[in-house]
Amino acid sequence: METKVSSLTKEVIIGDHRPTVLIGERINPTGKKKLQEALRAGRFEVLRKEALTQVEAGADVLDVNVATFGLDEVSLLSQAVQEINGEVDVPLCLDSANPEALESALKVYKGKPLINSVTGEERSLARVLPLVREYGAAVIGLVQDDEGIPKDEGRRVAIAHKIVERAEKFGISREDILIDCLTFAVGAQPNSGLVVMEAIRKIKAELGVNLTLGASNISFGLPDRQLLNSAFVVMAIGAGVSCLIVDVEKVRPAALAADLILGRDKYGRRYIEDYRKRKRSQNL
Ligand code: THG
Repeated sequence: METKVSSLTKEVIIGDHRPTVLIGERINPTGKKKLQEALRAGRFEVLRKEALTQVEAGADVLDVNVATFGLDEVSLLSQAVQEINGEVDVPLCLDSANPEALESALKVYKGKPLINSVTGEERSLARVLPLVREYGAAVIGLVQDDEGIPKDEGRRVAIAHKIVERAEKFGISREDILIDCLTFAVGAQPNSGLVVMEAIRKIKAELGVNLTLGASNISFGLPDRQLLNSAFVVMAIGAGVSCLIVDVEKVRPAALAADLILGRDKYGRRYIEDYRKRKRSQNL
């Protein structure tokens, strides 16, 4: 099972026996005053710099979310995509809950992007899946439906089935779907991590699709978030995800360690290369 995404010049392949693909999460104004202010002022250099920093830190793909209260996301997302394309050459993950914004970005995107996201909600399936098909994109399916995010793994697995079935009916191939099991903060929901790991294992076994996960949610409200996020990333890779939405600079070493242990990094080439790079930049 291989999910391919691309920019004009680069292809990234997500798959079980390959190195885990890391999607940089930092182009997202949630909780970032500076980025919000820059977007309000139409200053895109902050965005471009964030893109470059993440790619230099080893991001394979960049998530682009510009949803900011009071701003027109439809024009902003396509503008942001063009600005980022001018700065870095990695494929992009278009992150918006607004289908019009997704479509405006799809119109200007060159290559095969990842759409983030469709959910199991009827409105979302009906509006987003045709876009995936029309623009030949890949898509992240969130295991959430009209009743919200289920607390148990059984209903999450059922929603994953629903999304895959519906997508295939639309003529979208299973390779082009990544399922995201969604994580609550473990500080608020003690079972959160466990439920996600169980759901990942079941969805992988039953559907064979590739899986992704946003890892930073697990640690909201807790100290030493980097430690928790890294532990979560290692466990998620062990359970079967092949792609993660993360703060790449902070958790890449843990992901590379997991890949090496699981036979996804022959002779530890990537692990050793990353160690040398960090050593040179005095982080070790
Ligand atoms: N799944 C999918 N997409 C997603 C998520 C997911 N997109 C959004 C989100 N979750 C992933 N992105 C982020 C981005 C930032 C943070 C967490 C997840 C974050 N920000 C800090 C905060 O709010 O405290 C601020 C960061 C800073 O200032 O440095 O933690 O799960 N498919």
